[in-house]
Amino acid sequence: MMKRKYAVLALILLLCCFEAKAEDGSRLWLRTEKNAQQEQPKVKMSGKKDATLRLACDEIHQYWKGKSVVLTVKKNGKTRDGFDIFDDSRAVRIESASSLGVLYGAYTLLRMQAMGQPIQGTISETPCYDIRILNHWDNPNGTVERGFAGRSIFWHDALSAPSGRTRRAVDGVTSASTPQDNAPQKQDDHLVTIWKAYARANASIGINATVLNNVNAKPLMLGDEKLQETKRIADVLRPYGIKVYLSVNFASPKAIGGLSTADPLDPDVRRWWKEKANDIYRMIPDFGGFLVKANSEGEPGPMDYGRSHVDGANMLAEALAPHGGIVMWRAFVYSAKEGSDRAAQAVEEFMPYDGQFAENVIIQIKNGPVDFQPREPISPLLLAMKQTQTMIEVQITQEYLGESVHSVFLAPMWKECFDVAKAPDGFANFDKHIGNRKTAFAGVANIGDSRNWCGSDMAQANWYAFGRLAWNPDLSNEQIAREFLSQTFSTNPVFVTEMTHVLCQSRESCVKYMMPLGLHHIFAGNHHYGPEPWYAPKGVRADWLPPYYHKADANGLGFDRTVETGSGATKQYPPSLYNKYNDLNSCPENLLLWFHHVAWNHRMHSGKTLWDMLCLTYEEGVREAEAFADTWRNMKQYVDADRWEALMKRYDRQARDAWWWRDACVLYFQTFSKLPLPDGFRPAKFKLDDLKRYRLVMDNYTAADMDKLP
Ligand code: GCV
Repeated sequence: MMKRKYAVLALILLLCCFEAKAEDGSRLWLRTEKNAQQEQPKVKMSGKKDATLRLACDEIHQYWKGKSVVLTVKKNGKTRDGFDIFDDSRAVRIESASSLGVLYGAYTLLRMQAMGQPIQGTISETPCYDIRILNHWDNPNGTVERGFAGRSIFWHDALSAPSGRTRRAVDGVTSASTPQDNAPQKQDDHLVTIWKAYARANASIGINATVLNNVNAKPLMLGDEKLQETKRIADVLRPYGIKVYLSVNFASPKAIGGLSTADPLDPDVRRWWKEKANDIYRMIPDFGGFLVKANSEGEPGPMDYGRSHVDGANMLAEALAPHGGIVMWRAFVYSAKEGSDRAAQAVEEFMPYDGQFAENVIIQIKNGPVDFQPREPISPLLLAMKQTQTMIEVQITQEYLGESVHSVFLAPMWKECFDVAKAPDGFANFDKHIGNRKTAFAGVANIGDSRNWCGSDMAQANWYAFGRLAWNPDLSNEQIAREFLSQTFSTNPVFVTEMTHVLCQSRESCVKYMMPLGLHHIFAGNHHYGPEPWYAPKGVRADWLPPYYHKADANGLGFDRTVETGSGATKQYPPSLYNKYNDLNSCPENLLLWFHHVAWNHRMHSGKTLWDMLCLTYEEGVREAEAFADTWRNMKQYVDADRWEALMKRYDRQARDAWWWRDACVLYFQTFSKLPLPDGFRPAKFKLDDLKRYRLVMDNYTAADMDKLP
């Protein structure tokens, strides 16, 4: 009897230990256990021992489980954040011209260890982009626009002061304290711990810059209080090689500066910005610069004063130039009133200014011409600007790809853009330096204060992929997926192989069940999660409504952007792409309905009609989403229970949502085509009328709301 009691006690204890070790996703891909004190390897540093080199040393001490390591900063080492790693049989050597290069080398060594890769020959790397930058759409009150992972880790109003929700078992950084109570000092310490963990995660994948606030910027971001906070964050991020930037509101001189105008040609306004820049650099000497959304979606800008993008961008550039700061000026613009084809407006608005922007201005352009849709062609502006440094902005947060519920790996989408940019007659210069200008790559972050940072454990893959691609865009989707999965979940080969396949297929499947064949922007009215291709209330501007984009009618489907009969947007591409896209027969079928209005009975390459192909592609997407859920179900043995369960719930929901999308779109388009559903298309689960009545009202819908969906 006694023995049984002890056995039960032992079991409970064991379970408790197991529980303590349970994973909550907070460690991201950095899950190597720390070395015990006596197991720490010898590490020698040579070169100036700044905070960054000491960090590299700490990382190796704590996590490297091999022979001695020598970290060397030397004049003739690799520049531009690059490094060499080699094993000279006595020690592993990491060398670079900068301590940051050495830190990146240290993280590379640790990644190789986590993946069980030996050091063979010299590993020599230099990042592709100079500036590898996250854009946080975080508001000063702590909310995050298009954020699906909780609240901001940087900003909070009095009511949203850091709570237990933000408490994480943060490994790898020294926790100043745990916020057991609400004492401000403890809360501050806790924030510092989170910022350090954030910086460490970013540095481990090569990210070296961050914009701390939303592009829909509040003027108060340039007030004293927020600048003090920015300084505190910058101080924490600096040793990890991460520079901070701010989004600025163009009307700030008026809104907080007491001026009567924000006209960029007004001398007082110019002086105000210069003084503001001087103030910022006094506080943060390595401040990166400004990100600006001007004259777009209601944000103020130079056009409010009859001035141009050049006038606005160059004025800010002039204020930042003496300090080495830069302006990232966004080209996400479309006319305030309905105008020409929305997909064509950025080129129309920016091309007249090609070559007129100051040296320290980069034009930041979304990967596609509309707005982060599941599939878009490349933005023609990226291929058109010859004399202007451009940069690509992608969206890591899944505003249009299932938020933090659907597991959709975005590397294939971003690589598709890089690949098309290689058009021989395009002028893509986002990865080439024009003169001394810097190259950059931006991603809208999917980070919030949820325990696993991204809302979903699998969404972390997109943060990871962004960093790795900003470092090396030639990495394959498979390699990035394998790296992420083996570090974040398990190195078991069955797990890694099966899930790599799922991840790499997931974006294409999402396109199939949401918007195949070039369909775009057929989301619901009040959110970008579910389908509502019929959404067209009176009084809303047409180019905010799905029918503007799909143009379904009795004849067919799709937006005619051809020169002959449509908007002519195809002409904005270089000839090689124009010829391809403008011709119905040569247009890639995965973009067909983006560029053409196509008859329902048009024969596709497969011999099927457009209608049959559309239905069957939706069907294929659903089957693939179901297969993802089945695969994950079988992964239970390789993953800790908590993360497995949380993701299982999401994979099941994703499959159900795929049905929702399929039924909503196909049944709705059938009211135009009037054609029967093809063989192989399983009977609908939903009725069109029920779906039309259904309104999902949550904006930032989260996993907690999953059960409320159809
Ligand atoms: C920050 C889309 C999003 C907006 C976002 C905007 C932008 O329209 O829905 O939330 O605003 O893009 O990129 O500026």
